[in-house]
Amino acid sequence: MIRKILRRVLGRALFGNMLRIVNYSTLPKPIIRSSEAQQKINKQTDNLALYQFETCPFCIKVTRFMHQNALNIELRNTRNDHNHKTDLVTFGGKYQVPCLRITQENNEDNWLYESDDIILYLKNLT
Ligand SMILES: N[C@@H](CCC(=O)N[C@@H](CS)C(=O)NCC(=O)O)C(=O)O
Repeated sequence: MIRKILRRVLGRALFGNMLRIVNYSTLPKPIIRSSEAQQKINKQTDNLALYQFETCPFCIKVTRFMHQNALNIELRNTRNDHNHKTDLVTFGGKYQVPCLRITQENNEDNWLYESDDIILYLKNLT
Protein backbone atom coordinates (compact mmCIF):
# COMPACT_ATOMS: atom_id res chain seq x y z
CA MET A 1 0.00 0.00 0.00
CA ILE A 2 2.70 2.49 1.10
CA ARG A 3 4.85 1.41 -1.85
CA LYS A 4 1.90 2.02 -4.18
CA ILE A 5 1.36 5.54 -2.79
CA LEU A 6 5.09 6.29 -2.91
CA ARG A 7 5.29 5.10 -6.51
CA ARG A 8 2.33 7.28 -7.47
CA VAL A 9 3.68 10.39 -5.69
CA LEU A 10 7.20 9.93 -7.09
CA GLY A 11 5.78 9.20 -10.55
CA ARG A 12 3.81 12.43 -10.49
CA ALA A 13 6.79 14.45 -9.28
CA LEU A 14 8.99 12.93 -11.98
CA PHE A 15 6.39 13.56 -14.68
CA GLY A 16 5.83 17.14 -13.50
CA ASN A 17 9.54 17.94 -13.44
CA MET A 18 10.13 16.37 -16.85
CA LEU A 19 7.26 18.45 -18.19
CA ARG A 20 8.80 21.54 -16.63
CA ILE A 21 12.17 20.89 -18.30
CA VAL A 22 10.60 20.12 -21.70
CA ASN A 23 8.50 23.27 -21.35
CA TYR A 24 11.51 25.52 -20.64
CA SER A 25 13.57 24.01 -23.43
CA THR A 26 10.81 24.35 -26.04
CA LEU A 27 9.38 27.74 -25.14
CA PRO A 28 8.27 29.52 -28.31
CA LYS A 29 9.56 33.02 -29.03
CA PRO A 30 7.22 35.69 -27.72
CA ILE A 31 5.58 38.01 -30.23
CA ILE A 32 7.05 41.49 -30.43
CA ARG A 33 4.75 44.48 -30.27
CA SER A 34 5.45 48.15 -30.67
CA SER A 35 6.23 49.67 -27.28
CA GLU A 36 2.88 51.54 -27.35
CA ALA A 37 0.97 48.32 -28.04
CA GLN A 38 2.91 46.48 -25.33
CA GLN A 39 2.24 49.25 -22.84
CA LYS A 40 -1.46 49.08 -23.68
CA ILE A 41 -1.62 45.33 -23.14
CA ASN A 42 0.45 45.65 -19.94
CA LYS A 43 -2.25 47.99 -18.62
CA GLN A 44 -4.93 45.46 -19.49
CA THR A 45 -3.11 42.69 -17.63
CA ASP A 46 -2.07 44.79 -14.67
CA ASN A 47 -5.11 43.69 -12.67
CA LEU A 48 -4.51 39.99 -13.27
CA ALA A 49 -2.66 37.32 -11.29
CA LEU A 50 -2.31 33.65 -12.14
CA TYR A 51 -2.34 31.14 -9.28
CA GLN A 52 -0.32 28.15 -10.44
CA PHE A 53 2.66 25.88 -9.88
CA GLU A 54 5.38 24.91 -12.30
CA THR A 55 4.81 21.17 -12.57
CA CYS A 56 1.09 21.41 -13.29
CA PRO A 57 0.42 20.60 -16.97
CA PHE A 58 -2.70 22.80 -17.13
CA CYS A 59 -0.74 25.72 -15.66
CA ILE A 60 2.03 25.14 -18.20
CA LYS A 61 -0.55 25.35 -20.99
CA VAL A 62 -1.63 28.79 -19.74
CA THR A 63 1.86 30.13 -18.98
CA ARG A 64 3.07 29.04 -22.45
CA PHE A 65 0.20 31.00 -23.98
CA MET A 66 1.14 34.01 -21.84
CA HIS A 67 4.79 33.70 -22.82
CA GLN A 68 4.02 33.35 -26.52
CA ASN A 69 1.73 36.39 -26.44
CA ALA A 70 4.06 38.47 -24.25
CA LEU A 71 1.43 38.88 -21.54
CA ASN A 72 3.06 40.12 -18.36
CA ILE A 73 0.88 38.61 -15.68
CA GLU A 74 2.02 38.09 -12.11
CA LEU A 75 2.49 34.41 -11.26
CA ARG A 76 1.52 33.32 -7.75
CA ASN A 77 2.94 29.94 -6.85
CA THR A 78 0.52 28.04 -4.63
CA ARG A 79 3.06 25.33 -3.80
CA ASN A 80 5.78 27.66 -2.52
CA ASP A 81 3.66 30.32 -0.91
CA HIS A 82 1.07 29.25 1.62
CA ASN A 83 -0.64 32.67 1.57
CA HIS A 84 -1.39 32.32 -2.13
CA LYS A 85 -2.88 28.88 -1.56
CA THR A 86 -5.00 30.18 1.32
CA ASP A 87 -6.26 33.13 -0.75
CA LEU A 88 -7.14 30.82 -3.62
CA VAL A 89 -9.14 28.47 -1.41
CA THR A 90 -10.74 31.15 0.76
CA PHE A 91 -11.71 33.65 -1.92
CA GLY A 92 -11.68 31.56 -5.09
CA GLY A 93 -13.66 28.78 -3.47
CA LYS A 94 -11.47 25.71 -4.12
CA TYR A 95 -7.91 24.53 -4.48
CA GLN A 96 -7.49 24.08 -8.20
CA VAL A 97 -4.86 25.59 -10.43
CA PRO A 98 -4.51 27.34 -12.77
CA CYS A 99 -6.83 30.11 -11.60
CA LEU A 100 -6.82 33.66 -12.89
CA ARG A 101 -7.62 36.36 -10.36
CA ILE A 102 -9.24 39.30 -12.12
CA THR A 103 -9.42 42.42 -9.98
CA GLN A 104 -12.07 44.79 -11.26
CA GLU A 105 -12.09 48.56 -11.05
CA ASN A 106 -14.28 48.47 -7.94
CA ASN A 107 -11.61 46.20 -6.39
CA GLU A 108 -13.82 43.13 -6.45
CA ASP A 109 -12.21 39.92 -7.66
CA ASN A 110 -13.39 37.34 -10.14
CA TRP A 111 -11.70 33.96 -9.86
CA LEU A 112 -11.55 32.24 -13.22
CA TYR A 113 -10.79 28.50 -13.11
CA GLU A 114 -10.20 26.11 -16.04
CA SER A 115 -7.18 26.52 -18.30
CA ASP A 116 -9.27 26.68 -21.51
CA ASP A 117 -11.49 29.44 -20.09
CA ILE A 118 -8.44 31.38 -18.90
CA ILE A 119 -6.82 31.15 -22.34
CA LEU A 120 -10.07 32.25 -23.99
CA TYR A 121 -10.25 35.25 -21.63
CA LEU A 122 -6.63 36.17 -22.42
CA LYS A 123 -7.18 35.70 -26.17
CA ASN A 124 -9.93 38.30 -26.01
CA LEU A 125 -7.45 40.80 -24.57
CA THR A 126 -4.90 40.36 -27.38
N1 LIG B 1 -9.73 21.05 -15.96
C1 LIG B 1 -8.78 21.81 -15.18
C2 LIG B 1 -7.85 20.84 -14.49
C3 LIG B 1 -6.92 21.54 -13.49
C4 LIG B 1 -6.25 20.55 -12.55
O1 LIG B 1 -6.56 19.35 -12.51
N2 LIG B 1 -5.31 21.05 -11.77
C5 LIG B 1 -4.65 20.26 -10.79
C6 LIG B 1 -3.13 20.47 -10.85
S1 LIG B 1 -2.44 19.87 -12.34
C7 LIG B 1 -5.08 20.71 -9.42
O2 LIG B 1 -5.32 21.86 -9.17
N3 LIG B 1 -5.16 19.76 -8.49
C8 LIG B 1 -5.45 20.07 -7.13
C9 LIG B 1 -4.32 19.65 -6.23
O3 LIG B 1 -3.16 19.61 -6.67
O4 LIG B 1 -4.60 19.45 -5.04
C10 LIG B 1 -8.06 22.79 -16.09
O5 LIG B 1 -8.00 22.57 -17.31
O6 LIG B 1 -7.60 23.83 -15.59
